[in-house]
Amino acid sequence: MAKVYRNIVILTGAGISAESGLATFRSADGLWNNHRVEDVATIEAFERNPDYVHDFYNQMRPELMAAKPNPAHLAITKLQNNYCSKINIITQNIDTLHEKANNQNVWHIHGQINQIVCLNCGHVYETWSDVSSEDKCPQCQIAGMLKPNIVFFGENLLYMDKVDELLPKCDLFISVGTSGVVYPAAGFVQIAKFSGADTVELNMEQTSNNYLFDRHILGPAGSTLPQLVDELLA
Ligand code: BJW
Repeated sequence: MAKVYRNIVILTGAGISAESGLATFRSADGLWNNHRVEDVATIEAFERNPDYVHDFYNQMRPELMAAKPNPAHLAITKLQNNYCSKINIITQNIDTLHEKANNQNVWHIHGQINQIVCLNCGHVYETWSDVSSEDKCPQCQIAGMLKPNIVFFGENLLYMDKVDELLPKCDLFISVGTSGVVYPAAGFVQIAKFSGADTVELNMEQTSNNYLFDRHILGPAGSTLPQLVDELLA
C-alpha cells in the first residue's frame, strides 16, 4: 500500500507550463523571449528604463492570458480533489495556469503577470491591460510609480511567511519543472529534506540540485505528474 502523506508541498517552475506553450527561462540559446533575463527582470533595469520593462510585460500579458493549463496542472487538481491531505503549491511562475486549472492554495512567490503594485502606497490590483510609466495608481493617484507585481532579482519574495510555515511541516516535497538555480526557491528542497520530508523531482533533465532528491522522474511533466498522482491515489 502506498505511504499516506499529511502535508504535501509542490514547488513548480517554468517547466510545468512548457507544454502549455510558454517559454522557460534557461533554454539552450540562453535567451528568454529573445531577451537576457537580466535585462528585464532586475530592479535596476526597471529603475533605469521602466517603459522598456513595462513594454516587455505588456507584450507578454496577452500570451499568458490565452494560455491553457496542461495535463500537469490538471493532475494537481485531481490530487487536491481526491487525496486526504493538505496540498500547497508554491509556484515561481507568473502565469495563472494553476488558477485556470482550479488548483487551490497557490502561492505565487515571484508574483503574477496580471497584478500591478504601486511603489508609492503598496496598493496591488489586477489587470490584463497594458501599463505605462505615466499611469496613475488607482488608489493614491500618484503617476509613475506602478510596477508589474513580479519579483525581480534583488527584490524580496512574496508569501515567505507562508513558505516558512509550510516547509518545516511538509512530509512530501515535489519539485516540478524548475532548474533549481534561483534562490531562495532553489533552497526549499533542503529545508523540506532536513525536516524529514520525502523529496521527488520531476524534470526533463538532471538538475544541479539532483543530490537533494530521493527520487527523480525524468520526462515531460504533462506525462510524469499524472503518473505520480495516480501512484499517490492508488
Ligand atoms: C521541464 C519541461 C517539461 C522544461 N516538464 N520539466 C543565494 C545564493 C546565490 C544567489 C542568491 C541567493 N539568494 C538570493 C540570491 C540572488 C538571486 C539569485 O538567486 N540569483 C541566482 C541566479 C544566482 N535571487 C534573488 O534576487 C531573489 N530575491 C531574493 O533572494 O531576495 C532577498 C535578497 C535581496 C537582495 C540581495 C540578496 C537577497 C529574487 C529572485 C527573482 C526571480 N525572478 C525571475 C524573473 C521573474 C520575472 C518573470 O517571470 O517574468 O523568476 S528569474 C526567473 O527564474 C523567474 C523564474 O521563476 C526563476 C526560476 O526559473 P525556473 O522556473 O526554474 O525556470 P528555468 O527555465 O530555469 O528551468 C526550467 C526547468 O524546467 C528546466 O530544468 C527544464 O529542464 C525543465 N523543463 N520543460 C518538466 N515539459
